Amino acid sequence: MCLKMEQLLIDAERIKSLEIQGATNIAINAIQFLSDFAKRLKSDNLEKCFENLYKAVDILIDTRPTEPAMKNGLKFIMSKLEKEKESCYAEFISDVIEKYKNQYYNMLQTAKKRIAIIGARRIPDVDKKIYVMTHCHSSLVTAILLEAKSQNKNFKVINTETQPRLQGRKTANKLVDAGIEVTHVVDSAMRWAVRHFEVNLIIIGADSITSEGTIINKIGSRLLALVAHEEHVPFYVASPLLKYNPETNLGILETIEMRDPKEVWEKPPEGIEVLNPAFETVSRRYIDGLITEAGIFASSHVPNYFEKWYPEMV
Ligand code: RUB
Repeated sequence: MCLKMEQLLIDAERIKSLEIQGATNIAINAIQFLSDFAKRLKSDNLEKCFENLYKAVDILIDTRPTEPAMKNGLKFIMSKLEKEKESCYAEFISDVIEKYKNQYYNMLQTAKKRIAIIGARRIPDVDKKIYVMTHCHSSLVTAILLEAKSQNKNFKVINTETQPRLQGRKTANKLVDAGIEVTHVVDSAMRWAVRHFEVNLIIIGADSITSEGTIINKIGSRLLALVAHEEHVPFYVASPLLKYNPETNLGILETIEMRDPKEVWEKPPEGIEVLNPAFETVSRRYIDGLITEAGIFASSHVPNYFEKWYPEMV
């Protein structure tokens, strides 16, 4: 295997192993890895260059199968590049990729800023302490909470540890560093915590959104949504529209990533099957609102908003 590809495989492994985690971080890093890879292709001719780029895109997409923000980004860059192919010389391909990588990166960052501001407004500004609960680690949810903190809102966060990889600790660390009070519980205490603290609001992130408005997020998300339903706690999902998977509109089902069972149990006794689903679906009927860059609305409206906000990506 050529050296250029070897580095890409190392980069891809950083996503697969969860060293880089969370849909937005995955998308940002994957487009950067593609751009870095393109820079290493400078000696290839145009056809060879495109062949290698498509190979790299497939490798990156395969790292985490439930990540439309990454897939949409890589496809956006490649479709823009295809349009410029006729007038493009091989040595300038990396410049074109860099340009569209930056464009997609800016879309993600702009969306995040807007979501932080819109989402923070859902945390009431009252004297009595508000309890907000979240699950796993979502940079969008963290951005909302940091924004609310910067507005001096009086709230505390309850967060789950998120087995088997404990991404909840990342959330807890980030929030506590910003001076936000945090209580950390095991996943199976989620119902207990909602009742015990009389949680006012639950906000989780998303990895994928389907055309029916189903969201897919870390395993345990549906459980939390059901608890919210039972306890009458408003349940919100914070996500840029860029996590919409347009293929679901064509009838294709979103894939749920199954991860290595060793993450759950390194050496189980013989005869025990260990399963490790990374994500699960949350049906739109349990979601009070999707917090997006275009505002807060029912998750089933996503295809329309996506088309309106990102016509080039349809
Ligand atoms: C992370 C996870 C996050 C979403 C949203 O799962 O489920 O809630 O990816 O993240 P994993 P963000 O750790 O398996 O990647 O809001 O940062 O896009």
